[in-house]
Amino acid sequence: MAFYFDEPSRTFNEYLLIPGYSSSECIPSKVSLKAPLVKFRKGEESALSLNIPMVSAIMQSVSDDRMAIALATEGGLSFIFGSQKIADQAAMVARVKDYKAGFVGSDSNLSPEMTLADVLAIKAKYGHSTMPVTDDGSAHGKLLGIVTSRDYRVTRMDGSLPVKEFMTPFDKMIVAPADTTLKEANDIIWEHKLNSVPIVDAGGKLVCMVFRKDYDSHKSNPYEMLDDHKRYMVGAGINTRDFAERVPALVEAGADVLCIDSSEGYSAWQAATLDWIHGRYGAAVKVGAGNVVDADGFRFLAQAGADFVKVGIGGGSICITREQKGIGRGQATALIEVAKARDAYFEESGVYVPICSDGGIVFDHHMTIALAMGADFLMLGRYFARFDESPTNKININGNYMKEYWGEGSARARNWQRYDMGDGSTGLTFEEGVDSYVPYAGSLKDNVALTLAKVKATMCNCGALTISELQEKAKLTVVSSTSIVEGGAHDVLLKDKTSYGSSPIR
Ligand code: MZP
Repeated sequence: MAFYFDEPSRTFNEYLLIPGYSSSECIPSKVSLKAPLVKFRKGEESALSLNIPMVSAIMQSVSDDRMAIALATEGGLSFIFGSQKIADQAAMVARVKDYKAGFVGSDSNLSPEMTLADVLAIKAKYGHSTMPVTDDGSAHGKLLGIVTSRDYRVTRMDGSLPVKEFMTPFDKMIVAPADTTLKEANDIIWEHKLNSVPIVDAGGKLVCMVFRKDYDSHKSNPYEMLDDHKRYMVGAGINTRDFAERVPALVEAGADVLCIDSSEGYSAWQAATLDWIHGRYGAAVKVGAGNVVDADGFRFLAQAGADFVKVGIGGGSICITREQKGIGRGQATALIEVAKARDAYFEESGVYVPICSDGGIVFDHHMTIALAMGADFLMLGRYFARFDESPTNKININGNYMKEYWGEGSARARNWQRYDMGDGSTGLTFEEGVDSYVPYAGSLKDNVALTLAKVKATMCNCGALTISELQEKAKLTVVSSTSIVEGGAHDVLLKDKTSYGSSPIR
């Protein structure tokens, strides 16, 4: 006879936190959101930690190199989507690793023959007032001079005057060599009272620019996720089919951590993939596995050597797996059971395997509830898809800006490897995801700051300054359907429905 769980399968929306005692020490500015990313032994620290407990979903519509740089800047990590050619995915990883915060490619450049009128037109169009002059007018041509607003007076000079007549020539410029560090470049800027310093290679070609304002904004990102060489950290998704080719390419490109991306992780294919990676790289390559929704699935992947385990089937906002196949589990119930299994495994083996709650986060407060229930960190798709930095189109629909967001199991993504059943087929037999729009929400930086302000405030209400303290102290209650209604604005007529964030379509 089939096994029946005693408890129904519940979602985050069915739970609330009950406040605990907050001491005068318990203030948001003292909260640390640091979270372990990979497994560690009792008494040791995780070899990789997140500065904020957020990772972006392994999806075409969410995690490319631009998203990865924006999220690493704030302290989280992206897993670059794997449903693309190996070389393309590796190139995205390499672009993140090559990105040097504070060093920017010059996008407003002049050739010596261009005119003052051209300078003014570029300034009006892009708002840039510093323009390097190169022999061919490109961003990496031989540097001949620079034009800033101090080099010309519009009222006294003719628009047809060539740039070479009024630029500051190369021999009067301060430049820095290609191996200059950001700190050294900044010292040069201060010492010579400059607004920028061009970085040039040994042949005198322009490499990039360092601007005073970019250095300052770089300094205001205290949570940046940096590796030992001060490069941004990035993860990448892999599958259980082409790992023997994909993993070496991603490792070569510099990926800091990998994750097997599958809608169903309790499988022989995942164990075989983990085995292959560990056989080839030992513990040097960190790899998470999933997804699972119960203790058996967790234990299987922990014993197979997963560095972290991802929890969630069918809870994603674009997911129709439960409707299509009748399989999955309410995200909250899945998380609670897996968190218990993780703690039991830690108790027995002395190895702590972090768990990632993947999918189904709708409101910001769901994040705090998921962390309180035992998630070490959270994977978010819809949340990040709404921002400027996601790879998809921003479209105006009936006067509202929307971003596109589609599932990996949709006909659009055709990520059949994620849904592979191991029978040798190489296509998507039926859809498990949809193609959709999500309301455009602006920049990642602003939204993450607001979300984390809410998370920290709630943690303080629970008397917790760290995520593990939250997990120890949290008191959670299941809510009735009528108390969910009571939790939003009710029995009043809202003056402005758009300004109030109770709709799940946010
Ligand atoms: P959400 O944050 O949008 O609710 O969920 C994102 C998660 O949904 C992803 O991390 C992934 O686990 C899952 N996903 C991605 N594509 C599909 C699909 O097409 C899906 N069904 O379920």
